[in-house]
Amino acid sequence: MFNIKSIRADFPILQRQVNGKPLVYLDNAATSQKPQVVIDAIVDYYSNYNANIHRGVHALSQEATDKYEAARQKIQHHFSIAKAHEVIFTSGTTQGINLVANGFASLLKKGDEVLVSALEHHSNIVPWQMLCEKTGAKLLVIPMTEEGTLHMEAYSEMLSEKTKLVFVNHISNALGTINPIDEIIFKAHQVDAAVLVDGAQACSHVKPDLKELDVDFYVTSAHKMCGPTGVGILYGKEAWLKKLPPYQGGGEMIAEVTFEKTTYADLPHKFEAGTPNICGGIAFGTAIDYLNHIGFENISVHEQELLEYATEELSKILGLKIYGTGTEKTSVISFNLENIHPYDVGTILDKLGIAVRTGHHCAQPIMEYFKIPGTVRASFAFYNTKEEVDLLIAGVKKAKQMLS
Ligand code: 7TS
Repeated sequence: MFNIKSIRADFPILQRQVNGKPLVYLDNAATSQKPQVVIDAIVDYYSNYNANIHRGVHALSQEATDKYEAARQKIQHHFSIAKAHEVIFTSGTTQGINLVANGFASLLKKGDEVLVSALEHHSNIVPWQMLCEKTGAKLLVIPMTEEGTLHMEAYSEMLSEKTKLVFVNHISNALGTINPIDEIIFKAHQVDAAVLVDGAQACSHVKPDLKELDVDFYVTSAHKMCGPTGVGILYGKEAWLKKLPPYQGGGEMIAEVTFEKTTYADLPHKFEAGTPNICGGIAFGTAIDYLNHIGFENISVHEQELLEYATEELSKILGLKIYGTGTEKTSVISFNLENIHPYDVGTILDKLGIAVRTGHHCAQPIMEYFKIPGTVRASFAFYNTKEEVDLLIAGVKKAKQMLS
């Protein structure tokens, strides 16, 4: 049963006011809000069993370790991952990508090619540029179309025996486009290239089956999935994770240390140096339970309804242009009003209690493609309502009237 009223009651922040108006939170692509159960999990950890993990025989350390490892298993099962040690806890998507890019520095050479999509967030561009600078490998860009989708024919033509890596997001944060990652992975594997999928925008909307996808690496952040900031995961196929060197050195990632030679711990600890975000990992597990309790099928049906309704209503506003018009989209709408800067629209919406993101959304190449400074981005979650979409539409009309 999908009961929007009771779902909204799970999120204390949705009860607050902003600028004297009820908060209309439509910036879910930047970060999601947190349900009470996740907030409680954080308070419970610090109130009742705060201790460092994987060390110490005392009861609190054991309890914290058990809960942290239980969260890893929860994440493993959620994403249909074969082995728990293929789940590496990170500080988020950005760190997961950097970990892999850093590891590939010892595997690539001059003449190798790596492919990135034109639809990427900066965090799935810059680490690879740094990698290419280090190794002499060449970075090639899979082009996009006017609809904000990937040019799949061009992609097929770009693949060759030189291609070693392909990195692409599952869903674009700036446009909401859902990329055909199954096809991208299948084709990359035909030339023996590895694929990293950036799932930062996807995992609040869909439940990827990583085994079926046969992806080599998949990264995401808890904070976009109703979990806390500062924690995420990198999934890697065991064979790849064994091949990559450690990312950071320090405590917990070693088997034995002497000044002559240090040996590294087994997976997943090899990639988890230092004290991790223990509480964050545990609360990430709680967030996953919460999302599954709502149900991804329900989430998808509700969000698609909001997307369709908002697209239809926004399209009626004269001079409003929507960027990202592919058929496979999630509940993100990027738009501009003719001759009006997106910041100005965002500022007026904020005065009305409506939170949207404005700017380039850390995806400057997309903005350059459309020759615009940025967009206004409204991104809906399962706890948003049709009434909130109405408030957005009214706010945009008001902004247009005031700024024209
Ligand atoms: N990749 C994509 C597709 C993203 O949308 C984001 C964050 C990241 C990577 C980075 O994630 P982080 O958790 O490591 O920061 N995207 C956004 C956004 O669209 N607005 O604010 C952050």
